[in-house]
Amino acid sequence: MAEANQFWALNDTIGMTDEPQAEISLSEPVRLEVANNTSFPHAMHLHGMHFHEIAGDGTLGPLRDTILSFGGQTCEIAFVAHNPGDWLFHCHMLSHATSGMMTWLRVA
Ligand SMILES: [Cu+2]
Repeated sequence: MAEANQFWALNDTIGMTDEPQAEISLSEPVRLEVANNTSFPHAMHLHGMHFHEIAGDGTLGPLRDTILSFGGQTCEIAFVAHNPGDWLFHCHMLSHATSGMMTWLRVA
């Protein structure tokens, strides 16, 4: 895979797959843990819906479509899947996205 310039993974999967990483019911509340097991920061971007970061005390941060995930840290985001469709979830550092750090979710 590295020879094909594919070396970043999300949820142990490199790049886009035929099937979504998650199938979410329309209007379902979602909590998504984002564990960054690398040494690099990644700007994780969700298409189709905005989300809140859940702080350590459980409060919700501002509405966002991208969160900066720092190396070795875990954060959690929450959203309501109000928008039906197939939505990309990827690192916004496009060199990372094109080398594997890109997946998709289905809301139906
Ligand atoms: Cu990245």
